[in-house]
Amino acid sequence: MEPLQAYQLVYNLMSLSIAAMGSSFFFFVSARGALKPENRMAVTLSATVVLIALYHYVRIFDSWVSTAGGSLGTFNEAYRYVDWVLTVPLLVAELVLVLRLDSKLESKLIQRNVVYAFLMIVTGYIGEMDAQTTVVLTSARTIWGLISSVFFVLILRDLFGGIAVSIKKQSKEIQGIFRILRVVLLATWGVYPIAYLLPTISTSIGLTAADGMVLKQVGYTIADILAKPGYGLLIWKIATLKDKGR
Ligand SMILES: *C/C=C(C)/C=C/C=C(C)/C=C/C1=C(C)CCCC1(C)C
Repeated sequence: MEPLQAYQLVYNLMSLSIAAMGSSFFFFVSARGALKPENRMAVTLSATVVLIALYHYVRIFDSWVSTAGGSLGTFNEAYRYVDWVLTVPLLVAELVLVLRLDSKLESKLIQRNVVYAFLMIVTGYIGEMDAQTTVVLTSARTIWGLISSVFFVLILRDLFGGIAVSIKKQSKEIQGIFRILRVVLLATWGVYPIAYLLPTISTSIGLTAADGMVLKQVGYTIADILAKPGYGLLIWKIATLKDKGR
């Protein structure tokens, strides 16, 4: 990729993300009021998630602009990880809450997955930092990425195992949306580890190291738009079905 093209691609996607987070915040805040109080919490969490992301994308965008001189090393990846450490547990919690499972199972699932999500992000960040401080991409980065992936698998195990079993008691419509939501979750959350890996493998797949860094930002940004506003819309859809007593 031409450096200017690459810079502008990321610039435009980050700008789109700010628009997506801001407008979906407005939507979730407006839509939650029309729901019955017992179905509002999940949509409130969606609004919280996109508001946190809106703030961070303003900072991320600003940091990206500062790389315009050509030094990708000055980009501050910490904004993303601070964002994820806050938003990923909330995203897990809203999925559990919107289904209104029995409260004992609910709190067990939330507690456990909040811990997994936290450890997944923190270990991923350690690997990411390793790359930033040494500039060369070391194998330590890959090892931290693998440790992080273990927690990712544990979260997926609950989503496809524990929750999937209890969902059998719910209506056909809710089961249908849950299945879509699960695919969306897997397809979008699955982008993060792949994007993480790109700078490490870029030269072996015929890309430059700079391309790898740029594609990582592309992957993270598109995944964030789908995994926060997009996912929030599906959660809202489930909440409206619950509202109608289905
Ligand atoms: C809104 C932000 C979301 C949904 C972020 C999700 C992030 C992940 C699922 C990240 C996973 C990672 C791995 C599984 C291994 C490599 C390191 C991470 C942190 C990128």
